[in-house]
Amino acid sequence: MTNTVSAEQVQSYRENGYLVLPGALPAETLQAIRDETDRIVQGCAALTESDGLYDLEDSHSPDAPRVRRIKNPVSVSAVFKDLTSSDTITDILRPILGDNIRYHHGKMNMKHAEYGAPVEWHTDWAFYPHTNDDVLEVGILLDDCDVVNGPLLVIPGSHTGPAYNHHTDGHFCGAMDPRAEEVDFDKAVALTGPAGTITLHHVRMVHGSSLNRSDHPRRLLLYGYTAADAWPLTGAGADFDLAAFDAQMVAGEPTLRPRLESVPVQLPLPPAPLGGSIYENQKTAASRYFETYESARDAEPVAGS
Ligand SMILES: O=C(O)CCC(=O)C(=O)O
Repeated sequence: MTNTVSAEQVQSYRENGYLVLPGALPAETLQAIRDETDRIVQGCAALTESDGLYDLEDSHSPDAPRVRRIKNPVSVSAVFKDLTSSDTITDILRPILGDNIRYHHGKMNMKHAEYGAPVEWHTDWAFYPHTNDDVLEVGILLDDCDVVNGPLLVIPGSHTGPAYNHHTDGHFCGAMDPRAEEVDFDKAVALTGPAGTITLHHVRMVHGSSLNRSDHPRRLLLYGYTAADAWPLTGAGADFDLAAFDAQMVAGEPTLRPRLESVPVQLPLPPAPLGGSIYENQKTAASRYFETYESARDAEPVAGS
């Protein structure tokens, strides 16, 4: 199956900063990545803390294993790796990013029923600014996703905004301060759809998601892509691994000529004191918008009181 994105959809993406494509992932591919996800998740049972592959919920214990993210599924699974350069995805990306496309990163964010962790409002751009913003995130819904199981929430049009502040107390914290009122969060749109839906959101799009307090999971596979001439503004120093960088190409040709655009940037420096994942970074934020499992639990009314 090939996925075509119409001129109207490209225009809508440019204006609003996101697209939702129900049914874009073939059923057999969906089943294969679900099976791989289950297989990988089983490997975390003995862990007591997060490691290079598993990001664990704060409430995880070996008796009650709780994974909130598989950090780099492509590194441990050919199914995930092959999907990064499949026609299913590159056919969607070409009309938007052009013919020369580089894979940037991958992660599986898992919101389990009842406790799946929220992600505070942020832009991906704040984490990895590039020389131009032809950079986006592909989302693949592994489960039917509705407004109650913690869908990705985006603020349409926010991708044309300024470099929103993601710092607190002089360091990067990976989250916008909701008290700053830089964006009207009431305008949020939920990227929902049946399992197998593919979503796109622009790297400068303000987005976040709430705790999953529903009785059904929300697993979201996220793959980042860039136009080949978008070069990272951090980390391209003397020890830069050009061969590895070029091995990330999924379509067309690499280039040594970055395209420099006038884009607003604030570097994510100094780094967040808590590293390892966005969930840890955001623990250092001065203020939260979404309730957490812990805050929701502590706010539960005591029976009879
Ligand atoms: O999983 C989610 O709902 C949000 C994920 C996200 O924005 C991120 O991991 O950067």
